[in-house]
Amino acid sequence: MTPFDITLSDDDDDRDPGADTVVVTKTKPKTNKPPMYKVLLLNDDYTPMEFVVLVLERFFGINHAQSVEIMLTVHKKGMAVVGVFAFEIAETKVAQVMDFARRNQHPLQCTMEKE
Ligand code: TYC
Repeated sequence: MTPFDITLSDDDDDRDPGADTVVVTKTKPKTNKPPMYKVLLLNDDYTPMEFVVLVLERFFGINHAQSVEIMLTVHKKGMAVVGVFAFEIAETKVAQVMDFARRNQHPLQCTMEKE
């Protein structure tokens, strides 16, 4: 039913007109948003800081100053959320980062989790 569908229930016996009832049904609007996924970057002891900054700039479109800040957060705290995306976009970012790290022989880990 659409919001505000009206059902007129007629008892077909108009000796008592009050027996006709109007039922107004307010249905809940559908607000199903797609689930979002956090992309996380994990710290390790070997990946160069400049490489992590490059990853943030190249694959997440983050400016240099912000990339340095996020890289240092990961370095100090162990991990950081670098972005929140729809499933397929998050999956692609993770794959791009993991592939770029592997091709450059760095152990950098990037993962995703449901928000
Ligand atoms: N801890 C690394 C170092 O000292 C730097 C680093 C930062 C590595 C962030 C990974 O996601 C990372 N060279």
